Amino acid sequence: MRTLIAQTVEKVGEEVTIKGWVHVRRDHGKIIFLDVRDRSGVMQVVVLPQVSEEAYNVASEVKSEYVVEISGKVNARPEKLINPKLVTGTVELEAHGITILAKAAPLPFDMGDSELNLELPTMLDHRGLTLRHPRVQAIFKVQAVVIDAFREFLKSQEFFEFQAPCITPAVAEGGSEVFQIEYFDHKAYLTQSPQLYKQIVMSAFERVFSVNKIFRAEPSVTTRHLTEVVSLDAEMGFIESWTEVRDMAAATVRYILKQVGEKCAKELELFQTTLPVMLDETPTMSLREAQQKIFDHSGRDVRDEKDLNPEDERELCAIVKEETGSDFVFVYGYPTKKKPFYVYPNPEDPEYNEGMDLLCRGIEWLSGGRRVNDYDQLLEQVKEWKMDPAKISMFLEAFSYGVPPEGGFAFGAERITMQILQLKNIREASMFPRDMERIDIRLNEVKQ
Ligand code: AMO
Repeated sequence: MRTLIAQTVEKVGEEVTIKGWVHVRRDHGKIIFLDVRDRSGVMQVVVLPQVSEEAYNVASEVKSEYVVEISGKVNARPEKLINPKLVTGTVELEAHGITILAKAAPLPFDMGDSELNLELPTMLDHRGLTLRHPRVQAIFKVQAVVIDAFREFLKSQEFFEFQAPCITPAVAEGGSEVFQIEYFDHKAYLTQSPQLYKQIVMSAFERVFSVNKIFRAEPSVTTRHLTEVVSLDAEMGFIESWTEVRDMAAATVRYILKQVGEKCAKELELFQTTLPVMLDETPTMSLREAQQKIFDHSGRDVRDEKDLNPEDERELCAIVKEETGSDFVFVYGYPTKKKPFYVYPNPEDPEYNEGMDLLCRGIEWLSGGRRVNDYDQLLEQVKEWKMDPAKISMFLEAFSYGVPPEGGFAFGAERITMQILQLKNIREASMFPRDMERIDIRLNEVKQ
């Protein structure tokens, strides 16, 4: 029977069989060490010819990433040889028999290094291999906890999970960042956001969320944009103010951070980082206040701009951190005409809306806010934004039948992962990142 590597610490003195990949092989002539890896961790295997000549002969042949089955005795390590970095650092396996289950081709680079110091393109070109590295796996363990926590928290708040379509007849968010597809004899689009669908489903279920892919034809290559994103979306009815949406978003982030803190201590340590600080109340300011703060702080005048640019976001986060200790800041009140048609204009100052963004450590994590729920106002805005009502007729129909005041928000799972672990490039936080230059393969290096 197979014993998982992490379980060997409880089996000192016992005979066990482990199965896994050879992570590193160190040959010292009269003794061969194999670090073997399975889904639970890594352990050191000691192969001595005087214990088993047969095992020693096989160990002489194996190379990195060979898949092996090893039986042997679990021994406690002497005090001074304990390795605190390994889950199994207090034990080692004395090999009695080794079977090769699968061979591996020679590796293009060293996978034994704990840092895996590779250029990002190399890391991505060899994803099938680099995904095996514990450091790379740690990123996706954190991401899985983030997505689970999003689901868990919203379910606890009585949100209903639905599946949004990816093929859509119309553009929800506006702008040119959209992939058009040939859909039989018609034009269709890959969804930029489940926005209109989450509002439709909300109009029936009150509180809804979805975890789905969104697609953005980002025409530039940056360290924080992908063309395919995992979007964590929520929408809630019967709100009295956009601040309720903000508070739900903040509570969701708080829960996500708590779960990552509890379940990913090892992974945070591996990246030598700590969770971003969220205060009981997250600082909240209007776009104009944020721009004034930047002006007061550095003299950089962005007070007439319609949005914050990346430099503004970094500076604002640094100011807020210095002033309050918070790594998070909500910015609300963007120019109405610069945002999509569904965003709710502030009734007291309709030039500005009740949309919001949440920034953390210099980057936007989330967008959301209150939406227009009144059918006539919505129709008016559809006209003003020069949209074709026929293309969003299902959405408009839902609103014609009575929809309460409502709002919602969306996070990108890759942005959260990147910012929690302080990764330099969002591509590290996507298993198979898509951008202008890559769909698994480098596009300019293959024949079209
Ligand atoms: P927005 O377009 O701001 O809002 O997107 C919401 C969040 O999704 C993530 N995100 C991205 N991450 C990586 N690469 C991209 N190209 C990219 N685009 C978006 C970000 C961003 O904060 N419908 C609204 C949300 C709402 O109002 O509920 C929307 O899509 O983390």
